[in-house]
Amino acid sequence: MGALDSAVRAIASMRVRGAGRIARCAAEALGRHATTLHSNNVAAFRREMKAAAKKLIDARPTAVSLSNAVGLVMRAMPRKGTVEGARKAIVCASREFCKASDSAVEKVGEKGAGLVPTSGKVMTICNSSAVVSVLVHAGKAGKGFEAYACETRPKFQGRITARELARNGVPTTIIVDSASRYLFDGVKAVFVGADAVEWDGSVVNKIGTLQLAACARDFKVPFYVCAESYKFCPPSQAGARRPIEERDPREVASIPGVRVRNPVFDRTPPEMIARIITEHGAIRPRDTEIYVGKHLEGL
Ligand code: RUB
Repeated sequence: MGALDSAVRAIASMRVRGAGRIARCAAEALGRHATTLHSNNVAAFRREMKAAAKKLIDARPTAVSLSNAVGLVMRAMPRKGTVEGARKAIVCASREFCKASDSAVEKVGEKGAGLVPTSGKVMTICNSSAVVSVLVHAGKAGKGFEAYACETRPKFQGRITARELARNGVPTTIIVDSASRYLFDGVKAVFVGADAVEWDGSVVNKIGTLQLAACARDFKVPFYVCAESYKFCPPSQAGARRPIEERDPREVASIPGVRVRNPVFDRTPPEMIARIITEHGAIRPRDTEIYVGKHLEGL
């Protein structure tokens, strides 16, 4: 199987998962795919690259990071000139995206660490590399909080978070998702990742995020979203909602005669979010349009 199809399969099957990782995987795959093409001219090369880009974007529907990464790499491709020139442009843009993405996750960690409380519990859900970056930076800065990771049914990504935090010296407890409210006493802040930040500052993230936001609202503690710039929906999607992926019901249960639903993301409205922490600093959800205008222009 070629580099492209194996990336598409890895993303669709969730062997590679998380909005940042799938974005980098897609960007890398475009770079590798470009090196395998034997197109006769730039027009043919562009056609083949466009078909590859569509396959990658279609691999998972919700994370806007995927289409943003593909868009950022593809827009580097010239309309004219030689095939070699176009190939080089794609390879170079692919490397640049991955480098910028890694550095953005690091910067979100640095900027977000200041918002982590010095004691008490911090709750999170799923596995977000941006959240892990924030909590690990805060732990290294000597903050004495304890992380509570919701295990995240049905795929248990919370276990990855728990392992990553523990490996980095952050005291960590794992709980079933339904224990989050019962154990919320003592939580000083919630940190979650994002698959998409919509034009009005609504955040689409792993199913169960909205429940944590409701707990945070009821207990009057801040609810923070950690999201690099390429998790924001571009200006071309203003006014539109991201589709919410529903995966194979068998990931949840197979019971004869029973319908199973498996929505894997939910949407948290802007009024429930204290700040969105980006690599450029923490913004208020209501400033999303301004932020997008500045950092995602042309996508
Ligand atoms: C992953 C998920 C993560 C975001 C952000 O869902 O909801 O919170 O993608 O992750 P899934 P990151 O496991 O279904 O892909 O901060 O690593 O980009």
